[in-house]
Formats: sequence, C-alpha cells, structure tokens
Amino acid sequence: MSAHVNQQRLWDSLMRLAEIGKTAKGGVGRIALTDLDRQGRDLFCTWARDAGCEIRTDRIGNIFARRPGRNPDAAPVVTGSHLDSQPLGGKFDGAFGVMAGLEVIRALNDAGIETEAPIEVVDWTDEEGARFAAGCIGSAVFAGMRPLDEALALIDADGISVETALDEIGYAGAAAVGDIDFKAYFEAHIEQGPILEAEGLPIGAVLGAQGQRCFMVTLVGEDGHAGTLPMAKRHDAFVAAAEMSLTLEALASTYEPAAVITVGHVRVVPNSRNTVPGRCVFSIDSRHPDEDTLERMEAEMTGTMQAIADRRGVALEVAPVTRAAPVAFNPVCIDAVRQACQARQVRFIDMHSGAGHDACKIAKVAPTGMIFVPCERGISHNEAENARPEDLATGAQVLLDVMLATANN
Ligand code: HGY
Ligand code: MN
Ligand code: MN
Repeated sequence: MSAHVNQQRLWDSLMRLAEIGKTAKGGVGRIALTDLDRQGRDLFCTWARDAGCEIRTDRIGNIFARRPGRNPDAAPVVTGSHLDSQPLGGKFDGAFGVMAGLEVIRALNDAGIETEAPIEVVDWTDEEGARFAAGCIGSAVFAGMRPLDEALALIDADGISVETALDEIGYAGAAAVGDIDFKAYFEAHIEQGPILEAEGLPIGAVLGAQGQRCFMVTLVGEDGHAGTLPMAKRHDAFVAAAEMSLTLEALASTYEPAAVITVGHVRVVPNSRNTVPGRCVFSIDSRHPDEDTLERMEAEMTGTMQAIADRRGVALEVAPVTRAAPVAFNPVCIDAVRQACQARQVRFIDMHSGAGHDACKIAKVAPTGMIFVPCERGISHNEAENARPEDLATGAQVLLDVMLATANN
C-alpha cells in the first residue's frame, strides 16, 4: 500500500502561500500573529478542510488539522512546522513542513488509503520569535516547556501581548494546550545549511539539534547633547553595546568551530541623530552542540559585558529569553526515516541541525524525528532562500512513507 506525492501540487501550494507577505526581493515577511499570519493560517485551514480534515485550535493558537483514521481513539501520527517567517525571510522555512504535511494528506486521499491511526498536520504558533523574542512559543507551551500564561503575556516592541495579538487575528483557540499524546511527530524542513547541496544528497536524517541560549540585554547610560557633551564625559549606551557585540564575536571564535553568537536585534533610545543615546537594548543568540560549553559561554559573555559596562559607566541588565539544551531525536523515528529512504533507494546522510525547530520542543513529549531537504547554497533567513521542486517532493514522499508506516503499525 503506497501513495505518491504530487510535486507540482506541492510547489503550487508553496508558491500560492508565498504570495501572502511576499517581499520586493522575492522573499516572505509573514510575522507571527499579524494579519499576514492570519491570512496564511486561514489559507491552510481552507486547504485542510478541502482535504477532509477537522480543524481545532488551542489556546496558544496552534492549529491542528486532523485526517481521521479507522481508530479515532488511537494517538495520531503528527507532522507540521510553522507558517510565520522572519521579517525578510524565505518561501520555504517552516512553510515547507506545513505544506508537505498537507501534501501527505492530499496524496493519501488520492490513493484512497485509510490509516489505522489519525494523521495530523500542525501549524505551530510563532516559531521564529521575530516579534515576541522567545521563539517556538506554540510548541514550547504544548511541550510544557513554557507556561501558557507566561507565553500569553509576552509582549512585542510596541507592548502588544501574544494574548491580544491572538485575539486580534481570531486564533485564540478553545482547545486546551498539550492535552493530546502523539504516537510520533515528524517534521520536514529545509536544511538551512550547505551540507546536503554540497554532498549532492536529497535527504538528511536528522539526529538532533544544537542547544541555544538567548538573552535580551539592556544598557542604561545617559542621554546627552551631541554637540556639547565632551567624549570623556559620555555614558553612551550604543557605543557600549557596539563594544560588547565585537567582544562577543571574538568570544565565539575561541569556541570555534561549533560556537555561534549573533546580535540580531538592536534598539537605540531616543534614536535621534543629535542625542547621545542613553539607552540601548540588544539581543544575543548563542548556540553550541554541548551544554557545558553553552554554560561556559554564558558565564564568559556575562562577565565580559559587565566589565565593559563598569568601565563605561552604564548599567547592565541581561535577561534570559531561552535556554534550550541540545536535543537528540528518537532513534526509532530516525531509523524510520532511514528505512523510508532505503526502500525508495533515496540517498541520505545522518546529520545534526544548526537551526532550532518546533521538533526540538515536541521531542520532549513525543517520539520525534526530522527530515531535511537541501536549500540553495544553504541560504535561509534571507529573501533569496530557494529549494528545488524535486527535492521538496522527495522530502514530502519520505514524510508520507514514514507517517503511513507509523500510523499502520
Ligand atoms: O532560529 C532558528 O534556528 C529557527 O530558524 N527559527
Ligand atoms: Mn523554521
Ligand atoms: Mn527560521
């Protein structure tokens, strides 16, 4: 018993979805819980209903599209990813995992296959964290890694809470969060790195993902007149942040080749040409495959920033946003991916993920695996992000095969 994904239908769905929030340079900007995110959610729900799915939404806005199985009481086999994107992101990060799940359902329908266990496709709320900083909000609450009330109270730069934003787009669902066991969870995603393309391989069987520790740093110095305040008397919060950022870059290099540290978000106040900025807020995203090394990096970062703040006479506050340990996916799920590739004579390699994913949270509460497909030059979180239709279809086919096998065994 088998079913075959439709490469053109998958590609057309991705391109239609990419119209929502498309950017001038061919990317996508569909920030979480904005009206564009609502439009993407609405489209997914329409397509899922058209494919015979029942839709439920939970209180943190996760959307579950269920294809019934013979046994309604059986734990579902689940796939999914996220429809929200970076501000200037690509067409495939997240969107591929949700559309591949939808294609699995469409292909099973075409083949008239009924599974024993139900199949579900999920759109997880705010995976990117581009608006509410934390990232993986929906999957983390589902996995019990972030309290629901804490997540609902997270605010964006304008002080709008997740709760308010969910209400405004009409996706504050009624379903309790996390009250369902998954038989297994598989997420298909572009690699967001160069390995598969460089090796000429269509599939990565993902063994796990590196850990990450993210912070928001607030520096408070003193506003001053750009024309009259002598350099030696300044407590310039932005210059202090700039020195810290360069220091963090140097620190990462001492933990090469694996460590990465990024300052991606900076807000200067009052952000006026002729006022010495007395306040600066910036983000730190640090990652490494080893938890002890992450611990050492955090201690070193904090100590270094404190020394700079003291020397420059600015107050320093380092607020943890996320501390996610390295994740190992489930060996049975990893092997299911390998076997699906072998059965179709699709070449693959075992690999780790540098990026974080909703699967990294779901791995805490369900047997979890991931399927990677190549993306052009490994580029992601960039409007130029691209992938080949045939690679996307191969990934969706492997996803279908592992889900079908798992739902029927
Ligand atoms: O940040 C990440 O790793 C993910 O792509 N949001
Ligand atoms: Mn992603
Ligand atoms: Mn991403």
